[in-house]
Amino acid sequence: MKIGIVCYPTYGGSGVVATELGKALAKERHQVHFITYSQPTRLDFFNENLFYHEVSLKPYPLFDFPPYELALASKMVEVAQFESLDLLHVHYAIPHASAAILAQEILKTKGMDIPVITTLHGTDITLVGKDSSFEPVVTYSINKSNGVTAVSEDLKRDTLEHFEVTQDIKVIPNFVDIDRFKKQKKDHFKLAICPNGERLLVHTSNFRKVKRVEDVIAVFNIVREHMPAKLLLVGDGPERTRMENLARETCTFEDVRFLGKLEQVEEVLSVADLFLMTSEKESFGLAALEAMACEVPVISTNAGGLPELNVDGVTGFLCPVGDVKYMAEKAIHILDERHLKNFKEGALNRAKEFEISNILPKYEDYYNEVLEAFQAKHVVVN
Ligand code: GMT
Repeated sequence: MKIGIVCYPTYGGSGVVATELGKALAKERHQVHFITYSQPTRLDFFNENLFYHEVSLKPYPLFDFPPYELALASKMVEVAQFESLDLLHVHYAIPHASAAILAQEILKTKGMDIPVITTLHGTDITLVGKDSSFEPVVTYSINKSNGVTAVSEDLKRDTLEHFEVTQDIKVIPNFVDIDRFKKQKKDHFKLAICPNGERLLVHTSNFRKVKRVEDVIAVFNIVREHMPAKLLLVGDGPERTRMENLARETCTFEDVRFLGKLEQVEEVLSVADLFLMTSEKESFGLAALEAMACEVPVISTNAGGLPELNVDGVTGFLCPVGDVKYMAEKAIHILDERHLKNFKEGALNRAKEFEISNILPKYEDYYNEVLEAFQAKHVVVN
């Protein structure tokens, strides 16, 4: 199959899922064409079936807001025609789904008709998409897509509740590459960070408000009162400076480190004892899954799709949003020598259920299903 994948090329979860999916499809001999404004961060190896097409946006004095969506739609038309794509798979509804629908319409005028599949990732529905400034376009482009997937049952429910969706939504969860995300022997690193055998707590995110990183710091401060511990925060984003200031004001300085964006986050996860995900909303929680694959138990909120990943009392604990005392109590329970090993095993076993080889066939089957329905419809119409 020849598949055009549109995504954000950055460190965000939707871009990671799209890129890893494309890489896995290419290994299965599908031809994958990424269409985006810069090289996706995780598109880091050569494969003869992988292609990258850059959307270039010419500056013009009139454009206070350069029309990326139009440049993207034009690029999709060009790539679809030139490469004879079988389908377009766009990740994150805004603005990728509406751009794809526009591209599809333009292609029809050129005698080419291909289906569009939209994958909903989270904030495109739960935060940004619901806003009245986007809602009509999001609803329209979901309904016009030939196939729609969501990364959790919760996100599907949320979409059906807040948008007038007439389309079926197929749930296909996030996945992890267990060959990459596995516990590596990094004793020297652990010793450098925790020289006195301290417990190591880790948080990774894009430091947006929705992640409630202040709760990570609050939980750590309570844990720290009960046992020697260190906290590593990985990633970058709008809240980072505020969080660094908060950590300086409330924590012992040498116990907390902000590492910024890291390519090899699995190296940090390999030495972690506990992962904290304190989000107010989280459609799936890919970062938590990657931690679990590295045998790291998870304290998370019970928001969104997190209960579909984190099994309470087995892989970690689910906690009410903002209840930092409860999160800390459960963190201390996990970090107890008598419990930690079981939770680590629980985390790894659960992560294996989301191994990419289990999830990739779900996408391939769905592509075939959508293509067959699309072709059947066209036979009837013609
Ligand atoms: O907010 C983020 O974490 C980034 C965001 C994205 O779309 O780039 O992630 C969302 O998609 C991920 C991949 O499907 C999910 O694992 C995350 O849970 C989801 N984030 C939120 O819902 C806040």
